[in-house]
Amino acid sequence: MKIYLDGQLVDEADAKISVFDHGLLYGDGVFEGIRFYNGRVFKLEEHMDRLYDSAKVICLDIPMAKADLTQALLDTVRANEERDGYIRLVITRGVGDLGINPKLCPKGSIIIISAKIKMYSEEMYRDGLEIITCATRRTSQAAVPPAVKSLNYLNNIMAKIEAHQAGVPEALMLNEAGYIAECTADNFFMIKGGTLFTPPVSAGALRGITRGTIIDLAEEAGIPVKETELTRYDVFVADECFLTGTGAEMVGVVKVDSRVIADGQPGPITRMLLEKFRQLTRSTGTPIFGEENPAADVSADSPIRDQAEASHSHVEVVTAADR
Ligand code: PXG
Repeated sequence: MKIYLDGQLVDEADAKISVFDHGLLYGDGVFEGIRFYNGRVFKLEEHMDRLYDSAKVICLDIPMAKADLTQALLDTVRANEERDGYIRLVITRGVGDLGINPKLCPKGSIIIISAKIKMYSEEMYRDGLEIITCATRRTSQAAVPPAVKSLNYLNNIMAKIEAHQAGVPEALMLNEAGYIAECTADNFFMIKGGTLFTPPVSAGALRGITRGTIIDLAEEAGIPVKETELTRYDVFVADECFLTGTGAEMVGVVKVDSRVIADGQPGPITRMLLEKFRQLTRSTGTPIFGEENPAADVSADSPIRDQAEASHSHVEVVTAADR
């Protein structure tokens, strides 16, 4: 596996970062989780926009223009020769002396991993999940804004631990006011009386790319969508519930805090939206290979190029054998 690390494609075994990187020392950085299906990166532009927005909010300068970073990402995926997978794009504050002061880090570090991800078993997609609400609250708007996809995931990890301790795979996180925010790495949706409800970003939900896609698909299908505050009561008496995220895609929720949702099966609107979502992910996106890739036109200026793609790569491709 080839990993992009600060301008170079290196073998996984050589993809090492400094112990003085503030991403490691303080969780100081931002990231994106992106999927590619059938040779196309799904919603790439939206992910890149969110990454740069997250970085801006935490005053982190990404040391590369958006177009170049997009190209580096495509080059990395191409170098790994997979048509389906998961991309983890990480920007850290970079290497600096000890101390939280970000000024200690002259330049941010860029990591791009192109790998595989499988969140839940086929059974879980078919039968739906049982979840709990957990005691760990979603971060407050008064702290690091929860809309920032930062490298600080400990609240979410604590929530995940609570879920596992309760013997279920996922947990619903409330915000400080007690309203539903989202799950540990997924947005939350419910259906009542034919309307699709989801918490607003102001309630602590990440502005999920999958969330946005599902809202669009629902609206196209004539389903009214409301972004509104939701309580546990609303969830317990919902007709259908489901989660969305880049990793999980879309998965039904059939039990919450021991209350069975409707008849205990993923509902018809959930199944219809999942079908439409799967069709969309397999037929749209930024092409990774082939002529139709608009990025291919500018690849001569690419910050990195796979040697298989170009003999005149101007960024070094390091392999273990080279060392
Ligand atoms: N809420 C949170 C807190 C997330 O981290 C989502 C919602 C869903 O957003 P998207 O844009 O993906 O629809 C996320 C996404 C991982 C992983 O490796 C995490 C996410 C996505 C993909 C993989 O655990 N989080």
